[in-house]
Amino acid sequence: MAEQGAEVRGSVYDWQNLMFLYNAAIKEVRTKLDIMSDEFQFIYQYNPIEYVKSRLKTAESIVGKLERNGYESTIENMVEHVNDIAGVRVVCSFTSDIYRLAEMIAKQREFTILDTKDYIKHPKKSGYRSFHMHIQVPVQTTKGAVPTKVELQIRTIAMDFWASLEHKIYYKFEGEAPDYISEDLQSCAKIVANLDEKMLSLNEAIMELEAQRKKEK
Ligand code: 0O2
Repeated sequence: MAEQGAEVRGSVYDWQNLMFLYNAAIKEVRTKLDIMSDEFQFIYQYNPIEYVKSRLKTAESIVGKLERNGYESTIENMVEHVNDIAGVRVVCSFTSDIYRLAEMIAKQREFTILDTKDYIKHPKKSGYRSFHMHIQVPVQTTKGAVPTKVELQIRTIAMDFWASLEHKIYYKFEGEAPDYISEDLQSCAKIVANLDEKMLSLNEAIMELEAQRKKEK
């Protein structure tokens, strides 16, 4: 019994320690993004980042993901197989900003890029569009640097609008909602993609006009 108590206390400690690391990694990434946003402003004279959101995945959601992927709920499996315990979502103005920002993130010396998934060029069957990066961030502790995984989701305001509402309406049904709902959501995703394209070309047209005006002065 006493042994079991010590084991539970040990796991609680491991859990709290891990959550501290993931939380610190989120803070590191948010600070870097802040600096990158300033640099972006300096280079391109505008701020591409509309807003940044972050979250720590709940214990329930971590266990659910491990179960769905056929893993036992252990601390080791969670560290190894759940890449989005620390999640940072960056919402940009235009699709082109997403790729510029992803490039800047990849150039950060402190970050190690583990993998990227381009759901903009290759949208998911649901219609989901976003650029994902799994990165490793060194969290400085008194015992040394601990490499910690963070998932970055970079998207436009329109992509975020669709994904947030779709998540509420459908995603959590895990494919069990009627077909007509998923079909309607897919066509909404297409409308959103068209809107992004239109806004991007309008922005490019305005920038060209502005450049011409400057030349004429
Ligand atoms: P939640 O509730 O947001 O945390 P990987 O992370 O690559 O090891 P996974 O989960 O298969 O494995 O990767 P994927 O498919 O890239 O999904 C990662 C996250 O992207 C999801 O996390 C969602 O946040 C988001 N996402 C992916 N597909 C969709 C989609 O069709 N609709 C919406 N709204 N979001 C999506 P979680 O843990 O599944 O969910």
